[in-house]
Amino acid sequence: MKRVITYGTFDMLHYGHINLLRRAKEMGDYLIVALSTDEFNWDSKNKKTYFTYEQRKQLLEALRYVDLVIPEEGWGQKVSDIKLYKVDTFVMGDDWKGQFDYLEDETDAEVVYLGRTPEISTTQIKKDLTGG
Ligand code: C2G
Repeated sequence: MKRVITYGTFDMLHYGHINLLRRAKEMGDYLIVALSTDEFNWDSKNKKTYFTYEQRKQLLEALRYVDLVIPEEGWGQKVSDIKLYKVDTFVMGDDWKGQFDYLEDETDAEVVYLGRTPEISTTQIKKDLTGG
């Protein structure tokens, strides 16, 4: 069984997220999503999410592509996650290109960056809705 992992906030789940998750799942048989906790978002990513961790987790768990959702509580947990869950492939959108190459040195996992869906983002949605 080929195991894939990806990380993110996934706030206000939209088709850009779905495009990423679908392609990530296509790379294996089992997809783990490490979902940023509210504390991690606020303390380390300066993100105030619209949906809480539990609400974002519920949305992800409803997707056919997602097999397991675990909390992302810090930047430094990726190596231990990959080892603990025996991950074969680490996937992120290419806005992160190069940021996680170190994982190939520190683990047996392959690192893959997939093209972002350019025109959509949670920030853009909020702007469009508020006329901001
Ligand atoms: N994404 C995408 N296309 C978009 C928006 C997002 O492909 N239009 C991808 C991002 O590249 C990322 C994933 O969807 O791989 C989740 O995006 P975010 O929720 O914005 O995650 P981020 O804040 O980048 O957190 O430790 C890594 C971080 O937790 C990543």
